[in-house]
Amino acid sequence: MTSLEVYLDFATSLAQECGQIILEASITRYSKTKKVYEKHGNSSDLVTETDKMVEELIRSRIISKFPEHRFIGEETTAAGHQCELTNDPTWIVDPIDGTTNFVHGFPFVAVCIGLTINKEPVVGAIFNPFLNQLFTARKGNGAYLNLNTKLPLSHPNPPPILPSNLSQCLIVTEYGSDRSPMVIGKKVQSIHNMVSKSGNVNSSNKNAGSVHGVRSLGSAALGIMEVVKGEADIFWEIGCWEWDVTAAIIILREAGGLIVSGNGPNEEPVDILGRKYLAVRAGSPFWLENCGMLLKR
Ligand code: 2AM
Ligand code: CA
Ligand code: CA
Ligand code: CA
Repeated sequence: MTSLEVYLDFATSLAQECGQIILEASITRYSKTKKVYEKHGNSSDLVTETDKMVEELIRSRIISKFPEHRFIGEETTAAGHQCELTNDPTWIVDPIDGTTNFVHGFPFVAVCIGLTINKEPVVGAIFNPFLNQLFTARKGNGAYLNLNTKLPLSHPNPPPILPSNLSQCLIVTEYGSDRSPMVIGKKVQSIHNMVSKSGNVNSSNKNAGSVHGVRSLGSAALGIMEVVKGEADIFWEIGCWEWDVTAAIIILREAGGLIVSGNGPNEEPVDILGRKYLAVRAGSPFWLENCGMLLKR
């Protein structure tokens, strides 16, 4: 077995184990494990005992199995702290992506375990125990759903529309937990640009809607997985974190997708710590140029 195979096996079984814990914790809605706390008094930034417990489990497993590796996790990172990414093997973990969904029982909740080497994501496992969907990839070996279905999906029913224009795209984005008027105002303006009749700068038909639709799942990682599957075309988000995207980046790339930083097409390779991500599914990179133009306005 190569070392990447060992790392992916480890990440996959850990994600499955943690998914089971998350599922069980969610069954008793008002149990201690689902006690909800607001982070820094922000009512849209939640954390539960399960977030903390799962992260601690993952961290301790990594420390005992790979003591020389580094670890970055959402719940062990102090607020406002800028994580440092080195060339060392570094596990970047979100114990629960979609905490608000977890609290409400909305079934888009995932544990995300990614590994970077030389600052590049090389292994990723993302598991949604509510929908029983496991996404895995290691560098050079393709991406898989539930271990044996190759990604992107090739035979969904009906088959995916391959857009020839941005106006035919389904876009996924998130509102995030920072609800300050400036941050949310920019986000809403961008969404307005995407959906308004005059929003598509590339459309010759000014009455055409700008894009087919904009979706928000409450889990950035699972939003990117929709792009990986080919069920959405573009994921765009400013404000999410390295633990939301590290596992997703390698899965997306192994499924033929592209991810860049920020709003535009000229920023590859993506800055993992940059908190601005624009991902497109396998297919024509023209989307990048077009959506860059749209989102910048
Ligand atoms: P979380 O559930 O792990 O906190 C919906 O808000 C999505 O964005 C989730 O993936 C959520 O991760 C993530 N997120 C959390 N805080 C955010 C922020 N300040 N800006 C953008 N996304 C954020
Ligand atoms: Ca959070
Ligand atoms: Ca997250
Ligand atoms: Ca989280």
